[in-house]
Amino acid sequence: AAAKPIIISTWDFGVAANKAGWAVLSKGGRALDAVEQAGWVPESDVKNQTVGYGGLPDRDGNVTLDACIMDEQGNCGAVLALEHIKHPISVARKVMEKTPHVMLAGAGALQFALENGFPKENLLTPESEKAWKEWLKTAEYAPVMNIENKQYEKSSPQMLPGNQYNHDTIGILAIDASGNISGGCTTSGMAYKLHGRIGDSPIIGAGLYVDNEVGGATSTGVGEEVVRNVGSFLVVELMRQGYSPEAACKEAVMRIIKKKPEIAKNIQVGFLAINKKGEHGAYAIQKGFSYAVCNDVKQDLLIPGKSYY
Ligand code: SD4
Repeated sequence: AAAKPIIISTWDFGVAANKAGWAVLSKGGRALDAVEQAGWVPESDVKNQTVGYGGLPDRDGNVTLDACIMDEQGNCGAVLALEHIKHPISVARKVMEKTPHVMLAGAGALQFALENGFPKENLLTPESEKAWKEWLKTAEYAPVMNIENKQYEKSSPQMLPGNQYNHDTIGILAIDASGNISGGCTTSGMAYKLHGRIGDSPIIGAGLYVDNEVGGATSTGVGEEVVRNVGSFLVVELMRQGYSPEAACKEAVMRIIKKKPEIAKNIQVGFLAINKKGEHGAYAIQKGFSYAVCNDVKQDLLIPGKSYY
């Protein structure tokens, strides 16, 4: 039997992103194209202060973006701390398809993007600049849990009750009608990070991993704790051993909690996974995580992630 296309994405804003991906999948398109198109939605959304245009800057006021993409053949590409380009997920795809490399960072990533026709844009919106200037008054680096859903609250009719916060990294996983799996992840990273800081999101194995025999996983939240545990790779390997997507995500969360219990208490990390059969699940350290699912049955389903606390 032919595989049923499906696309899933992190957080409440995943609903809108999935719809763009579904436009590709429902016409028989490739999972890779679907995740790229889905990534464009929050990247372009000025109200979303965690991805792309409108993202909150680092402590020096620079909007620096991280993104990666991975296809069913294990091809992958990433950009790290890319500035001035609205669609880092597409630059990551170009790195994958047009270079012998996997990752490009900073000035080199920008140079590559410009050479490939991406326009140079100012990504710091007046709203994000204002928030940064407000932050500078105390200059205390204290990531807000679930900021991705919080900041979206006013504009999102999909808001789940209990999601009082808002986060901004989008992780996307899709399976197309051929049964091929691809994934993408795109973010402006933790607000007010040190200039040059890279999170988990553009790191293959940490923020995203796809193995077409098994499934895919992606993560969101405080990236340092995900990198430490190579989170998304761990989730996929656990699924390979027979864990369900949710059980695999839970085990990865437990690994973070076990390694750094004092840190884990006060931060959010969420994992999202899908297996080859199209079964999906998620697990987070804290309440407030959600993910969106889109298939031929429902295009706007929002599922609250389970959590440890
Ligand atoms: C990071 N994981 O840069 C990202 C941030 C994030 O929702 O997920 N925000 O560490």
